Amino acid sequence: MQAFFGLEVTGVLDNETVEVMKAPRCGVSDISRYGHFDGKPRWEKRQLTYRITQYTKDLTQSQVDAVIAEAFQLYSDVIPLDFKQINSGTADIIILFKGGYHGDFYPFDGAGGVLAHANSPGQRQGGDTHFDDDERWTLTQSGVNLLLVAAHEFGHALGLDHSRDRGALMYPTYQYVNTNGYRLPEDDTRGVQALYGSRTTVPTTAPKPKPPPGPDPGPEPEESAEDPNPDPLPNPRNEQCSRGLVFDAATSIRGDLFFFKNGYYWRKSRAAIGIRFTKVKTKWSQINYVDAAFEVPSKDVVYLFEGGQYWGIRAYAKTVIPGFPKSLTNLGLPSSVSKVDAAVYVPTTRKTLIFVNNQYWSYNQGRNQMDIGYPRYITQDFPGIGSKVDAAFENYGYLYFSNGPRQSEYYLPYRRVMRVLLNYGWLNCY
Ligand code: TQI
Ligand code: ZN
Ligand code: ZN
Repeated sequence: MQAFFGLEVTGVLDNETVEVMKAPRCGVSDISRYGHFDGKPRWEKRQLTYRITQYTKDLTQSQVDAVIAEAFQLYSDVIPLDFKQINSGTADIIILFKGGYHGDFYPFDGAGGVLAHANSPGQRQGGDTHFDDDERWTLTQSGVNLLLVAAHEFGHALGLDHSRDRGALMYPTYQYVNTNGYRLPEDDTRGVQALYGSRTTVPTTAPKPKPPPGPDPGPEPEESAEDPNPDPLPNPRNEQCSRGLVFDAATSIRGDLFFFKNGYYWRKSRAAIGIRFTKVKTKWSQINYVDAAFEVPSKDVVYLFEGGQYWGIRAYAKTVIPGFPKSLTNLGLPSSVSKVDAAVYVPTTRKTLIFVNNQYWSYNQGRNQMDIGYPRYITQDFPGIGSKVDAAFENYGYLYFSNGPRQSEYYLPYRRVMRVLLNYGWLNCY
């Protein structure tokens, strides 16, 4: 307990400890809602190492490594600290999973109750974080979600006490929230930035991402003029974890998420934690770049757009359906539209939204025809997402609209943006 509150761990019930025990945990009269520990302990260096000395039985080691890195990254996104995993030697933050007695004064209590604890910043055990391995640790909504609890504990390990803001990660009750593209809530961000300062802000100007559409292959590749598959846009692999990452297109395919850029895509698998990076042409030889993509799960078909054409792909086999490509005019788009920016199928309405510049069309997937009254202005019908959509997809009932490096999580029944994320938040960056 002394360690929790940033006191020297003596095991003795001294006056200071009694004062801390008497102090109300969550009712401190502080203008802000976040809290710091008494004496405001914090780390005095910019790079912290961590080491996981004992893993849980519930997840694979690489799953744990990835989630722990993701939880640290929530903080390194907003404060100028970096976290590095090491596998030997002495780390600043030691992490372990163990049930019951595990070497400190705070044995765990079996399933339920206390889930984990972390020491506040400091020498020796400072920052150390322990997870009760009698809990069922998961990456989902069931059991106890490791990302959310680890992120909460690392808040303590960085010097945050509990917050009175119900939306805060440091609010002292466990509540599941969708962890895809999760970012540190605002209150916690302010709390941790009050200790460490802020990392330079998100770039607001997006790099120029779009390839020239149509048959013109664009500039010659630098490597070889003889290259039969000219590849004029840079390989975006190294941009995967750039805060400024802009997508060309995105779609779900059978629960996995595909993010397209410059003729490549990242595939985020629902089942495994890994991300695969592939050149579009090696998968679909007729397609160079994907401008837009959408999935109609009920038909098990995915549509990929390039310039004035689109292809139907069997989601199961990932093969092109005979009869494609077709022209955009086939969908009922006017011939003045030479390419589309983004497309997304909305299962609840059975409509596909097709975005072009600052407008969108609505295609009735049941009747196979364009709805009348379109195009309409994006800002009119989707307030808050911006006036242009680079990429759009649906995931667990939410629509995600990317505009530059930012992405809006939109909930159609409420017709409002629930959260603003960054594109790269989907790509397991650590
Ligand atoms: N563990 C408590 C916690 O982390 C331990 C604790 C109580 C504590 N007071 C503290 C740790 C002060 C540091 C400083 O809050 S817990 C939650 C939440 C727990 C609780 O197992 O009860 C989470 C672990 F917030 F949901 F209540 C993780 Cl997210
Ligand atoms: Zn412990
Ligand atoms: Zn806590």
